[in-house]
Amino acid sequence: MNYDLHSKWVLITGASSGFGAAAARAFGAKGCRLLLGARRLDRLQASAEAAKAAGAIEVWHHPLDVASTASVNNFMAWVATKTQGLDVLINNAGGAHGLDPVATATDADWEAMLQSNVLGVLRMTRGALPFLRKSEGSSIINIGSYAGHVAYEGGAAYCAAKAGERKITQALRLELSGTGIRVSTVDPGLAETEFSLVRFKGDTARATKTYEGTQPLTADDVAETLVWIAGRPAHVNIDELLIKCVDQAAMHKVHRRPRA
Ligand code: NDP
Ligand code: 8X3
Repeated sequence: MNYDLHSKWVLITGASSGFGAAAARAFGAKGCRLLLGARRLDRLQASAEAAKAAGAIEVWHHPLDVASTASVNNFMAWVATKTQGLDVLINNAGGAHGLDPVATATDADWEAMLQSNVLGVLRMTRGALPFLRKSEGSSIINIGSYAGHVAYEGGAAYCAAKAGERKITQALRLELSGTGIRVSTVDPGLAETEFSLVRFKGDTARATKTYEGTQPLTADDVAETLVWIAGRPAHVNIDELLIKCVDQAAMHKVHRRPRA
């Protein structure tokens, strides 16, 4: 029997845009209760409203910077005022900063990527574990990347960070064996969100070029996958799910249509 998501508590990090905002709407449409975190509060509020409109029973949002232990602790203290039991944790907050080769990349970019994509997942999971129900069917779903499987030029730190996320997921899967808590990583390839805008520090032209002539994944494609994973029967654990658009046959082979 599928795991019934209705009325379940779902915590989503990085819910102010992209996959996280789409996941809030998708779990909302299943009648979940949502706890949303991110740094941009205006965007987070808009995302919360959209999730409520989609059908969420209740939606709460609170500032969260996963790069800060103090912020994560503050967020989890706030969670405790809403519920004592979590059913699904989605560690989605993260992203890439820069596409520079190791020879010229900056400490600031490296540190930002490792803080959010690696330490953020560890901090959030440590903070949320006391709340995650030790009953059949609860889930931790981490957002990794195709970049955690295959390296590319300019991606050293981001690829390392997402490879790190994958190893964290695998270690957690072992550590939580016997608790009933499921652990998964969803690893998307090219997807059109604000990811490239952030990577290229607001350079819209460069961000747009990333997707030129190709049909990338959408945030909704990934969100649907998250709902599917959390909704599998309680004895089923999707350990790893690599999801790419049809046009991305490999990291360096992306089909692009010539401009009409
Ligand atoms: P977006 O830039 O649209 O969303 C990123 C989200 O993460 C935002 O809500 C942002 O919120 C949040 N975030 C970033 N840093 C922090 C932080 N320190 N603390 C709290 N929240 C943070 O990109 P995506 O939706 O594409 O990215 C979501 C995840 O998916 C990331 O982990 C990314 O690495 C991964 N991914 C993306 C792919 C793609 O091609 N788009 C492919 C594979 C993986 P705010 O700025 O408000 O804090
Ligand atoms: C994002 C996918 O290939 O741009 O994680 O690194 S990629």
